[in-house]
Amino acid sequence: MRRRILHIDMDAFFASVEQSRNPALKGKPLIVGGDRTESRGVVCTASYEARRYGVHSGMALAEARRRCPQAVFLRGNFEHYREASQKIHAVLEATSPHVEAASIDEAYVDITGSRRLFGGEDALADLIKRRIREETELPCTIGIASNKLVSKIATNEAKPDGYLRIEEGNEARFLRPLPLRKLPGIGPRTCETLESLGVLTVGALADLPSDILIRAFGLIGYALQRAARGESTSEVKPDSVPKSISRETTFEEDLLDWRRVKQMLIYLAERAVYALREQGMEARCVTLKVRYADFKTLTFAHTFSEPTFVDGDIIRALHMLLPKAQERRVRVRLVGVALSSLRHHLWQLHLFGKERFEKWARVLESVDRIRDRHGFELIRLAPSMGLGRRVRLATPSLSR
Ligand code: TTP
Ligand code: MG
Repeated sequence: MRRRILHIDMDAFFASVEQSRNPALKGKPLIVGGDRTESRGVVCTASYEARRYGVHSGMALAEARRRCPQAVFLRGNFEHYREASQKIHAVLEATSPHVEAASIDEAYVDITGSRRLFGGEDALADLIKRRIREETELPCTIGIASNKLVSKIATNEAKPDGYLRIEEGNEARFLRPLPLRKLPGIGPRTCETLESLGVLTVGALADLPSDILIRAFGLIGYALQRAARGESTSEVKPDSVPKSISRETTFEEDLLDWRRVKQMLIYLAERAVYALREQGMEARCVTLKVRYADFKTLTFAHTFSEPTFVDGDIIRALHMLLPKAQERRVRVRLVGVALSSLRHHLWQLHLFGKERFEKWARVLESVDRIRDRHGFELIRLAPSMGLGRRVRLATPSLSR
């Protein structure tokens, strides 16, 4: 049986939440991202009323003010968005065990098994929209198709407050007339290259002879063409939230030299926090674990007032905990760092007045991208460099 995938995305999410909490804002141009006085910062989202003036996500607030001076400007309240997001998720969980949250306001649901139970696809989509209205008063759009790619494009085409079902076998026909930029993964550069080849629509890309495709894009060309034909095999991955992420190691010989122990800890912390970010999470709790030569094992924990995904915060917490671990005058056999009280980090949160986080989010994102490509070792924080260029953990334990 072919899969059937439902994609859902909330309409002007942050702005809609604000409107639902303050009915005076309904039907008005509303911009979330910063208040009127803010000179820097960008638009997180704009209500559809404000979009008519050409305001969109990512635009500088100053530009948004020029385009739509009469709009209401709000900094936003991330806890409210998270709360709404959780309610939406709960509605979806009730329709299928296969729910994948793709972002704070977007999810995929594999409804292959459950659609009949709800009286068919249209009835299920209708039910979900209604239930979400009841729970949150928020509008959303739903797309249904035979794979994730096409269901997402269907949603985008039906926005706002819409529903579009693409029947099995109709995927390619649905995509053909769309302009290239509607295909997720086609950025401005790819678009330009294709346009220079005379390819303006998704259909034209689907038909492009493969020798031209390969000459222009290499093997990626095949992937582009498969997408243009509405083919995608990626599965809905139900969310699994790790409870903790830890990194630890046993020294080759038991150590009394705490400087060495510290260096290793910092290294382990960097690895743990990199894995944390890879999962798109942030942690509120950091635990230092020490096993001494006599096999006694102690843990020391620190809880932050706010969750973090920044290396420096974790390392500072470890420095605070270390003196307690040093009180035992026994050699150290093993050290470890565990991050817990995890939750999905949605870094937009940190646009709200937390410039430090915004800066770090950007810096760490580039660091992680380089590490993804060239390996973790390429970029390390100075304090762990004392360990040498290549660290080999004697007994690496990479638990989640
Ligand atoms: P989107 O779903 O991309 O946008 P949206 O829900 O505001 O509007 P629509 O889906 O109807 O086109 O993003 C969801 C939320 O994520 C959005 O409300 C605000 C936030 N966000 C940012 O903070 N910065 C961004 O650049 C984007 C794209 C979104
Ligand atoms: Mg949305």
